[in-house]
Amino acid sequence: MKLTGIEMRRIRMPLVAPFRTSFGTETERDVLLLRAVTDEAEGWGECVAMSDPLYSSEYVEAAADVLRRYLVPALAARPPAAATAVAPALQRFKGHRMAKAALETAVLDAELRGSGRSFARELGATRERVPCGVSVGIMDSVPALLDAVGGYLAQGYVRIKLKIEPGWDVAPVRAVRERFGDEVLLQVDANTAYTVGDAPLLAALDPFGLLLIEQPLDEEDVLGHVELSRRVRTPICLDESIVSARAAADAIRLGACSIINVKPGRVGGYLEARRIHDVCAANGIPVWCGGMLETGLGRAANVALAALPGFTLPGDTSASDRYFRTDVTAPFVLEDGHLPVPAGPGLGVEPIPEILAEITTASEWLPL
Ligand code: OSB
Ligand code: MG
Repeated sequence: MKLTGIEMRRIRMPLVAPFRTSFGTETERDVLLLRAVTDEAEGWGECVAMSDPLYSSEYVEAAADVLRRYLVPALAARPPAAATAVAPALQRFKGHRMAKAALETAVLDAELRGSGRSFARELGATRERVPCGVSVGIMDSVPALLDAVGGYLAQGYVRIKLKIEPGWDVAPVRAVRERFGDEVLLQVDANTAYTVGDAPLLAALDPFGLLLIEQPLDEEDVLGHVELSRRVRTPICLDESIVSARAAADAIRLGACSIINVKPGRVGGYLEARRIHDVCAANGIPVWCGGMLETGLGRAANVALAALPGFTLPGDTSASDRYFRTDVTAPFVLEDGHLPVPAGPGLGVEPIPEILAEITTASEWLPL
């Protein structure tokens, strides 16, 4: 396989409803897509960096800049014959994992399309469909939240995740339990909004039988999570803190978490995400597939990853219509609470040209 260049394309997609977390409110996605062109096939990679550095230090303009200035030129200097050669070629540049992940994914997609292999097969998926959860943002009122949760349950989502922050935690959880019962699989995500001093407050969630509390403390506060794990009965799950397979192994060894959320963008790509899956499987740690409000392109790869055997909890792999009125690919549609794992070559989905053209705000060709 010979890589001839990378197209960087920016697309703008309004969200169906504002999505509020402890770090901010998103009303639209400004997504960077990469198209890898090789002599055999083309491949797509979606960069999950958000508009502002609020979830993590990465943001979309920085991703575009580092790709243009360093990452694509590094591939030009050391052309990868296969996707496995991408991460080693980019390794000397620190951080920027979401940008690296998008580049590796685009090259991997091109390679797999060229040889007729699917992401699912390549990653080691063992299922043809995956159960889906949904992440529910912070709302203006408890009645508004109950309406939203009721709507998602009616659509068939098998697990509900509530975004929480100080002042919006015990009350919404109690209200959801009272209205929808104890059988609903329920978890919460704080996106680093608490400190270890909040342990008594977080322990007040224990009676509600949550599956997990996701990333209650700062990204770098691994020992704080160890301490919290001892003071709270609900399992602690890490998201932001787990930036690599090494970070996952360390967090497990230290006892900072008993569950891990795997997001390929956060960890530098699907190949590293699979390594985290393997580390966790070897340690008996359940994993689930997180999300970053992806389009159908990123979703296709996430659903393939979520079909690996260690992904034993439902992921944030929701249907297209939970995010967008019009997806850039054929929409992912929930069937009995599940999404089908694409089986075609590569991602198994492609952008619809007319839609892609309509939502594109900029494009740039980076030759190799
Ligand atoms: O912390 O899991 C998170 C969305 C954007 C950034 C961070 C997170 C999220 C979500 C939604 O919770 C996941 C999704 O449905 O894609
Ligand atoms: Mg999270």
